[in-house]
Amino acid sequence: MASIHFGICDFCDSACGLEIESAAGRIISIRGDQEHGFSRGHICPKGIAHQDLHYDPDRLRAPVRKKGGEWEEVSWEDALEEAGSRLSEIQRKYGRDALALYYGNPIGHNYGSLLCLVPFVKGFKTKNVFSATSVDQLTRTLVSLLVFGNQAILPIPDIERTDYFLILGANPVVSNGSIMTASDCKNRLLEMRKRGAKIVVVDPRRNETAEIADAHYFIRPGSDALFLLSMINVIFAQGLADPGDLRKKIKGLDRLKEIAKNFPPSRVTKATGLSEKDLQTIATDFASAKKAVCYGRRGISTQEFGTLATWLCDALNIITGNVDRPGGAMFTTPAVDLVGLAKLLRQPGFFDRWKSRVSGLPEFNGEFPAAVFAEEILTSGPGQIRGLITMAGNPALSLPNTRRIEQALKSLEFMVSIDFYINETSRYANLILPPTGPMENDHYPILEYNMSVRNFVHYTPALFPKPAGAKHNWEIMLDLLYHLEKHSGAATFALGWLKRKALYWLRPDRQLNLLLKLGPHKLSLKKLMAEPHGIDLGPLEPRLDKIISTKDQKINLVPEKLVKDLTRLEGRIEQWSSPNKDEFLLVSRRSLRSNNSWMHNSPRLVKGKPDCTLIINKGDAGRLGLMDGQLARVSTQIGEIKVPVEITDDIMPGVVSMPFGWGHNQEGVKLRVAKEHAGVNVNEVTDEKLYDVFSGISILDGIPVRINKY
Ligand SMILES: Nc1nc2c(c(=O)[nH]1)N[C@H]1C(S)=C(S)[C@@H](COP(=O)(O)OP(=O)(O)OC[C@H]3O[C@@H](n4cnc5c(=O)[nH]c(N)nc54)[C@H](O)[C@@H]3O)O[C@H]1N2
Ligand SMILES: Nc1nc2c(c(=O)[nH]1)N[C@H]1C(S)=C(S)[C@@H](COP(=O)(O)OP(=O)(O)OC[C@H]3O[C@@H](n4cnc5c(=O)[nH]c(N)nc54)[C@H](O)[C@@H]3O)O[C@H]1N2
Ligand code: SF4
Ligand SMILES: [Mo]
Repeated sequence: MASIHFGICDFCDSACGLEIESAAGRIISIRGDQEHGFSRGHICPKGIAHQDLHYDPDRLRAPVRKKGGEWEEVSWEDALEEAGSRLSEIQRKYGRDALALYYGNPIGHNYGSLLCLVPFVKGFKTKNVFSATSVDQLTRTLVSLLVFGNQAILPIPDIERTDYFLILGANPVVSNGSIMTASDCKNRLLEMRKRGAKIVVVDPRRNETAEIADAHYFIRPGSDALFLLSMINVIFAQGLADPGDLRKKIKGLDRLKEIAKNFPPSRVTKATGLSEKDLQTIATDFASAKKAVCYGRRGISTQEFGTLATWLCDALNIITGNVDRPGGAMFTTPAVDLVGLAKLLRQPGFFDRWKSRVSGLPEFNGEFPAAVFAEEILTSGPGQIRGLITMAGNPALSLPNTRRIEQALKSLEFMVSIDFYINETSRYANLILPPTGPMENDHYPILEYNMSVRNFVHYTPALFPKPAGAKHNWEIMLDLLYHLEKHSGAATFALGWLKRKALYWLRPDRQLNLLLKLGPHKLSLKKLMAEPHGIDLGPLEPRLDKIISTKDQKINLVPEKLVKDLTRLEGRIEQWSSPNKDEFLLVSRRSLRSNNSWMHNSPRLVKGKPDCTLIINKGDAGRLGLMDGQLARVSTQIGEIKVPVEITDDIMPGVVSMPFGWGHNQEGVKLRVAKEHAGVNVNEVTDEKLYDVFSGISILDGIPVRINKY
């Protein structure tokens, strides 16, 4: 007999509700849950592809060990023993920092792992911790720390009530919203327009979101900080700056006015590519709208001036009074409140307490930027990395200059990957420890509900029980740490034993229950279990007074540390104003059927027209003699790749766009479907030496490249 299970998709920030039909332990179909209180039936192709992941014959179900170049299955106990003894030996021989950890994006969508993350990471006592943060949202959390005193205070656009939505460097129609949980995003934006709100997109590509917007403007990649400064200039000059109720809570309004004086539209128009008139119009429309909000995402984070651009995006909202009020940038009141927790535990986030060994880049929250990952492995001397644990990440495709990453991975003495695939990264491991999959896990999108455009909450139990002998990701984390501690001396062993016992007893669902009870809505797991389609907790409400974490409880509109970085920005104006005609700027994009570097082993996602193309402007293609579908050579100082081109008017002349996470046709990768639809790895030409100097975040957008006909 078939039965219906309501689940949650954990592939992206949207956390859509799923309706899964199954019989006799097999999935029959997956649809969007029509009754879901937040996603309202929405599902994207990846949500349906959960079945392909669940039944994927290439997915590992037991640990594997590399022996003589071949993989053999081993028992959990043997695998964990070997990992523990080899990793602890490395730390004993070379010091604690000789062991490194890299964890990737899916950890953010797995609440069990998130709740164990702090003890896990701290347990290795190494400074060499890396994650996908520094190729993604580092600037967002860093600016939150500088401006609001807490990295977890994330401004979320109140798209349900705004009159003017300015989008920079984001494509929510495809990404479904990032640091903006807004499932069914396309329809939400269409509803916005229907009620008369205006959507304006500023992006070097007329992306899928721009297609449904009121207006779109091309911008030179990397120049958003100048664009925003000129907007702020106009707003002050025209007397339109009005922080309203925020005025008393802000520090630095006059200072910002002084700074912005230097950036009139006339000074930045050539460098940004926007005309003076357009800059004036956007600024006055934004400031005159009753309720407006500026939202920027990955395109303004992973760029040369990512921190400045993210800061100025906040500054624009603040000086127009559009923070913490309906229709502006608001702060979610989630059932498990991470800001509250960070305040309580005095963990607001930390920046630049120490620097990386080789290039001296700043740490953020105890992590180094991915930009120094390879050099910390490849540069000899005390503190050199010799052993590595990767978890839910694929740095061999997702970090810049992957050839160097691979060289680094190859050189390690010992490596463990926690992953269910033998992919571009884990093929270099000595051991792979595979966790259970999404259908065998309960779900509570803890991060997502902290960034949601409405206060919403939903918990779903696992569809299938954990198969005999399998381990959840959080269990692998605790077991791996325990086995390392076991080999690190008697005292560490005793403490490790106790910690594992306690955390196993405190299972994620028990911790979650406690956090729900302590949270602002005083909920419990039982209450959540009674609501299979989730509970709507209402629209976003003002709450900054409660959560602001700066010492003086004021919004730090102008973080002095950041002001110095403006000189670096000014130094670019002249160069950008007369661009090199032979140079193109490469930007990244996402596609609906892809999930970063994975899910390409799903037959239903890779069929049809390939996603991995180089989008190029018609005029540029004509000049280079390129026809649609022909191969272009994309080269940088790092290397070159050959990619089929897709010719369009929807990209700014001089800019080209490529997705990342492709290039699966490499030796040793055991992804049969993905290998047949391999695509090309853009990170073979990106340079890890290019980063936003202030934060260390990698530059993945606005990279100078040469394009030739192949
Ligand atoms: N050029 C360029 N590079 C980019 C980007 C770009 O736009 N352009 N985007 C950047 C961004 S935003 C990000 S977030 C990063 C992503 O970079 P990563 O996080 O390094 O890469 P993912 O592709 O997300 O890798 C996910 C891995 O986790 C595994 N996995 C999935 N679920 C689980 C699980 O539950 N447990 C475990 N243990 N493993 C699991 C998958 O098999 C896969 O190997 O890439 C960045 N790199
Ligand atoms: N379907 C799908 N959804 C996803 C993912 C996926 O792989 N597939 N990945 C998830 C992840 S990990 C993330 S981080 C999010 C990202 O979510 P988004 O940030 O919404 O999506 P991106 O496609 O990365 O959009 C970046 C946009 O920035 C533009 N851009 C590039 N450079 C610049 C610049 O200098 N200035 C401006 N103004 N714009 C610029 C690009 O042209 C692009 O339109 O998506 C998530 N959702
Ligand atoms: S939009 Fe995101 S959460 Fe929703 S079904 Fe697609 S991948 Fe899953
Ligand atoms: Mo990301």
